[in-house]
Amino acid sequence: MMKVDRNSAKSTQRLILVSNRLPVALDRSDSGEWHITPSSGGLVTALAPILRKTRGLWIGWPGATAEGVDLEQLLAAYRYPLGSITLKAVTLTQDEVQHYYSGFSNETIWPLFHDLHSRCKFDPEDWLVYQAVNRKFAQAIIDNSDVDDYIWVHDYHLLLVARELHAIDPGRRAVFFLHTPFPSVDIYDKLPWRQQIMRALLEYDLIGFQTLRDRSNFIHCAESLTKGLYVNARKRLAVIQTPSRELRAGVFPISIDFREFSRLAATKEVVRRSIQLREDIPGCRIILGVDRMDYSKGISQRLKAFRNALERFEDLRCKVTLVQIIIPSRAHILEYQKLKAEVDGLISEINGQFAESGWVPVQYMFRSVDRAELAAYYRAADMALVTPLKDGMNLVAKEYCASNVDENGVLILSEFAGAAVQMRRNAMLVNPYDIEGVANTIYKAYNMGGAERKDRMRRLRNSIRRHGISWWASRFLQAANYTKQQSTIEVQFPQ
Ligand code: ADQ
Repeated sequence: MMKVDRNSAKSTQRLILVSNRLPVALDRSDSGEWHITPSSGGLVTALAPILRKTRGLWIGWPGATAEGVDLEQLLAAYRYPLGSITLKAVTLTQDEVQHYYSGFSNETIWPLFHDLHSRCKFDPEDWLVYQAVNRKFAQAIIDNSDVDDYIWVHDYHLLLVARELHAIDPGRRAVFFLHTPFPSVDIYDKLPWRQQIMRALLEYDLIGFQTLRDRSNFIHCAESLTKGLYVNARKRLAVIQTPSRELRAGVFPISIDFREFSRLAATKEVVRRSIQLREDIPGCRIILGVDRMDYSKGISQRLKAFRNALERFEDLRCKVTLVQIIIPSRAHILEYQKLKAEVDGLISEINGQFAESGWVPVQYMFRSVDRAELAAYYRAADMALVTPLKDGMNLVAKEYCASNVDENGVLILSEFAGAAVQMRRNAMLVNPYDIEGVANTIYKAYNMGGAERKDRMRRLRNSIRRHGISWWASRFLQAANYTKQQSTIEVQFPQ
């Protein structure tokens, strides 16, 4: 539970969440009618439980550009199913989507922050529009909030919002959480606008990172780019003093709603479905991969490792099936189209090479699946292969364990996922670039005895149970309170 005293809630102070995307998807039917559906994804998964408990205002882009349609009005009439959340739309033009979202956010910052700088595009036009859209978000905050409101900005799309807020109203305070990793100095320095972005980040009052390494990287970058910076990183919350202000930087590993995932996995519907999934692949262990289609998730490397395992360990043939579920993502970006073609090609090669009558080595779904179906796959799977090349946290690893109520699954986890910091003792850690190493680990997991599997999974589940999403939110909110600029953090509850 969030440690917020219901009785002390002040009516003036609200929680204002700000993220690139609102937690909805907007679609237009053939007849021209608009439909709003709640959407999936890491950020929504993480924040929906908090917003269920609070009466929040969420500011963001609804994910569609609609000339001649009042999206704000459309959203005002919409009741979000996960709780009483008011959604405020920041509308974007096609040009803004292209340069701010696809361009600067997803083709510059995303690859750079995932250590993949060779994939980066550095386009001055993208940078100009990125700044303008961050200004637009700041204006939307000013228009929809009071000076006392608690403003919590999320993720790499909105690195400049505090700077833009201060340009309009120097008295505004905002805190920030970065869901992606933060790169080392060598990589961050490649960014032509490194100085402006660092200065803007130092205008937040609190910055939260997923891991200690991300925070250290940030502090090193800040020190190398800012004259007269003083940092005391010995405290749990590092104190950073710039020549003009003071801020804090902390480590807050994000998590999931453990209880919700384990409850769902134990429902009759999910149990029935998971039995059916196993019966559909008779005599085979299920290895599961669940990812957004993204090059940072290491899907191609994982497929190569699976192929390598089938080549070298013949006793795995007809005994294991890799079920790979991929949610389409950023499909308008060329790099992502190339990745899809590569993944499709690898899967058909592996199936062509090894399939036998009654056995298909890789079962592949390229679509979003609903929560209950996902829980059934998590529950049915004998092992999960979570092998990103780099990941801020990776919620799939935690969702798999929370749903593994029988405690007999094995988690194979990339050492480069933020989740590895907390799960390293009981997951089987791998280097996702090491194809043979991952293949060996698949074989080891296949042969692992029941007692060891149970012991590891029980410990993993206990750790996530203790450090769930409410723990994350309450730690972040308490840290924000500690910044002194705001004497109390009070959040309104639904009556
Ligand atoms: P993402 O990069 O989106 O999140 P991740 O943490 O793995 O990555 O979350 C993905 C979410 O999408 C999970 O909740 C998963 O259940 C869901 N999902 C994936 N495939 C799906 C499918 N086919 N159908 C339905 N749902 C699917 C970013 C960062 C991460 C960080 C999170 C939260 O990149 O490192 O963990 O934010 O901070």
